[in-house]
Amino acid sequence: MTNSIQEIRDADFLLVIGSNTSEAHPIIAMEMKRAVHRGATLVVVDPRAVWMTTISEHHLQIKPGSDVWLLNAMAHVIISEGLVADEFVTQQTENFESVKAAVKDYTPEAAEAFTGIAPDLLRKVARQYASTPKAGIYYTLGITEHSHGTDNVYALANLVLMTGHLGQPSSGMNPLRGQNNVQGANDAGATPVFYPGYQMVDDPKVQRHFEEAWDCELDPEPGLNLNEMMQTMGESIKGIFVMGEDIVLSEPNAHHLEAALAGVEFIAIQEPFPNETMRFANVVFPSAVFAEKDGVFTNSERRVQLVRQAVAPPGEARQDWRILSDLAKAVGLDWNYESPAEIYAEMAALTPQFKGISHERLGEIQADGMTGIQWPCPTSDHPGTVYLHGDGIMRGKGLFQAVTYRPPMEVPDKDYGLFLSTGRTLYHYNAATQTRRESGPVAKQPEAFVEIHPRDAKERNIQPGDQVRISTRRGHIDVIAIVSRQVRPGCIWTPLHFAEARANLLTNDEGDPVTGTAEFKVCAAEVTRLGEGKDLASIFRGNYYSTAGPSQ
Ligand SMILES: Nc1nc2c(c(=O)[nH]1)N[C@H]1C(S)=C(S)[C@@H](COP(=O)(O)OP(=O)(O)OC[C@H]3O[C@@H](n4cnc5c(=O)[nH]c(N)nc54)[C@H](O)[C@@H]3O)O[C@H]1N2
Ligand SMILES: Nc1nc2c(c(=O)[nH]1)N[C@H]1C(S)=C(S)[C@@H](COP(=O)(O)OP(=O)(O)OC[C@H]3O[C@@H](n4cnc5c(=O)[nH]c(N)nc54)[C@H](O)[C@@H]3O)O[C@H]1N2
Ligand SMILES: [Mo]
Repeated sequence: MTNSIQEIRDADFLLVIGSNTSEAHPIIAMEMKRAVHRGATLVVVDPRAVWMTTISEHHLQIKPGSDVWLLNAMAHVIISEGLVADEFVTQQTENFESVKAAVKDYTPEAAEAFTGIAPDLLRKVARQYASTPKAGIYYTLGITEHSHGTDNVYALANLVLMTGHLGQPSSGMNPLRGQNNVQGANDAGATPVFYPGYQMVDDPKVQRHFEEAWDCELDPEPGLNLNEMMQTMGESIKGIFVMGEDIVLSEPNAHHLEAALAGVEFIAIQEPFPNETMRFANVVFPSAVFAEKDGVFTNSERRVQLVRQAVAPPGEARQDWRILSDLAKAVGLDWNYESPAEIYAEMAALTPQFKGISHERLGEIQADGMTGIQWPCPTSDHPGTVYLHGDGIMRGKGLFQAVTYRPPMEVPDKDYGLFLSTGRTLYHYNAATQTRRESGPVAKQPEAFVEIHPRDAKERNIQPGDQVRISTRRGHIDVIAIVSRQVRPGCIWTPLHFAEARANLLTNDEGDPVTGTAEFKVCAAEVTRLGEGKDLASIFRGNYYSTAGPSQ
């Protein structure tokens, strides 16, 4: 996030796009609700009528995968109606002309056929966004989990740059991060292209910096991204170490992946719970969970926070850093760390953004009365950074990137007539290794389902609660049907959480060309009735089959 969570309450315009905020980020949604109560305008762009639409001024229920059309058309309106922040664009950005040229033909009228959004409504939203000084964009997987996810993000960034909604409180560009500490994992360099603090692996200066610090030779080639690893599994990849991911549940096209795993000679897993991937493991290192360890978590607003062990790990489970250190020692490395604080200190010393952060400082209440420090924090007396780009754009100049529409890799046809999308619900957490062991969430949501629009259900003779089969070119799963206007006609939706009805047996593993992120949000599917079903109310106890999702 360029901005902080607390700033959301003071925003006057919120564009929430591709984010089911109240279910996936309830705390952030609370701040959004606060802003709306205060009188802010909320616009939700989502093919589903998620709960946030019940408090929005407008719900742009777009066709899946058509965001580039919508966003380019908004840019078109902003430019053609003279709403561009000229001074900001001239002084703080580059390459605006290329975007101007690229969006010339993206008129709101032409956009309607692709997006399903009325031109007048699109114009109104574009004007509101451009002309409200405190206007923020909030997005997540509905934007990124597409074969054109990077294009979607560029199209959003273009809107931010042309309106100058950056470098101030309550505006900016705010991707809401997903897993606990996914921000911290990225910050620490758990990607194939970066060392800690986003220092590029293929930059010779950076390479020398780390070679000197670690007294070793480093490979200047970036590694494979997750999607590339899955594609080459069992071929060039003959051994894997899986830590904190249930790959056969959460990676796309899971049948293909399972077949590929047969070609992998050695699989080690570092995991606290039995999961689906464990079926394939040669070795399992039992690991501690969050409450059983010391360390730091970094949240969406770049706030590094200290975590202290509350309880001892059970049985043979050990803290992740201890397992990794012992593995390093076993292969002959000199990893004699005594604590997570020492490991953090080494990373901070090598990374300009984190240099001023230490476990010791994180243990104190900060000057603003909060705990934790938001990076960048270059020195030990620096208070941290509440919002980014306040002293001018960090890169020097904000770079406009022209994008043009590309359709999803797979769209409905005569064999598979529906758009399938997948995602998460309030009650379960990703692979559900944790939430399906808890009686509370299980009582709220015991089994997998598909949401289907009444029109599509009628065409297929499907009644609420019926057992149905969802099929795609890659596989099928059996679930119960929830007939709901939450989805658009022609679209179905199913959660990813259920091991016995894995959504990823269905999904497409084609990835975005830049990031490799798979197209979890769109593929072509069909639904057929298997038989008489159950009484939905008795399964979901009134929690999850209304048209606007769970009440909250
Ligand atoms: N309760 C709960 N909370 C979670 C998680 C969990 O499993 N359970 N997981 C965490 C993780 S790892 C993550 S990454 C986040 C994810 O948080 P979200 O991204 O909010 O979660 P998703 O369910 O994937 O929802 C994405 C939204 O995008 C919409 N969408 C789909 N296709 C399109 C499209 O083409 N265009 C647009 N504009 N929208 C589209 C969907 O309808 C949906 O509302 O949630 C985190 N929080
Ligand atoms: N169809 C579809 N698939 C998706 C998505 C989608 O929207 N649709 N979303 C994608 C996204 S955004 C994400 S983030 C992934 C999530 O998918 P995963 O990363 O597979 O799911 P998680 O449940 O977050 O956790 C992974 C594993 O980490 C373990 N774990 C928990 N705590 C610890 C710990 O402290 N140490 C160790 N070593 N392990 C631990 C859990 O038990 C679990 O087995 O799914 C992706 N897959
Ligand atoms: Mo995620």
